[in-house]
Amino acid sequence: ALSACLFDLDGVLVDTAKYHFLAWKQLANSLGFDFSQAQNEELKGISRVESLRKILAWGGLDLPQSRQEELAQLKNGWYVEMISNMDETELLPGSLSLLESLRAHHIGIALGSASKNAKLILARTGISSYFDVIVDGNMVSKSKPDPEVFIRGAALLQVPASGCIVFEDASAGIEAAQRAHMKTIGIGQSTDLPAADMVVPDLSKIDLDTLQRLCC
Ligand code: B16
Ligand code: MG
Repeated sequence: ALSACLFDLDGVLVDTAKYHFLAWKQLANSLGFDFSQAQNEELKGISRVESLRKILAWGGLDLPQSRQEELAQLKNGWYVEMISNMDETELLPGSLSLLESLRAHHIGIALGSASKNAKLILARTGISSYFDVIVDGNMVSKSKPDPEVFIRGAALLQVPASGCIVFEDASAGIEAAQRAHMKTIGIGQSTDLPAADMVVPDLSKIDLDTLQRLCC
């Protein structure tokens, strides 16, 4: 039976990918090369340091660790400035009503995000109070597709993996959830997320009946 829903943040509840893109592009440009939307797609769900490593490789740069840390911090400073202006209008369609309906039916709600800025984003968009448990990039040592983030979420909620549904927009996240033995709902297009149990364009297409059927 359905016990809990575990949500990825960026690309599922809110659209922060556009801000990541702008900040990474600014960084790439400052280093003398460009960065495309298509490249940004490949960074979905991937941690900050891993994203930087990929971007530097695309730009043909091999920099020492200390410089990489500076650059990651620089990008994050720009990114935090952008997301500090977010508000509830930036919640993706269906986010709020699904959270409300889960809460009304006493289904556990957890966040399972790779972002170290997750708490700020939840606060800015006004949805912090819906979460029984928050697992973010500050709490896990292994990033998606490792299942750690979702296993931690279920453990903190004290529910079995078999009663959990994970919402994810990134294939690395779908893989992480499946390795945690949880059901998966992809947000986006089925061609991009072929491994998910079901795929919907956004959370407005999800109701409690669908979730309960997926978990039985
Ligand atoms: P930060 P999610 C991920 O969040 C993003 O999809 C990914 O693009 C980003 O690099 C990562 O968080 C780390 O974010 O720099 O804020 O720590 O999709 O797992 O909610
Ligand atoms: Mg995501």
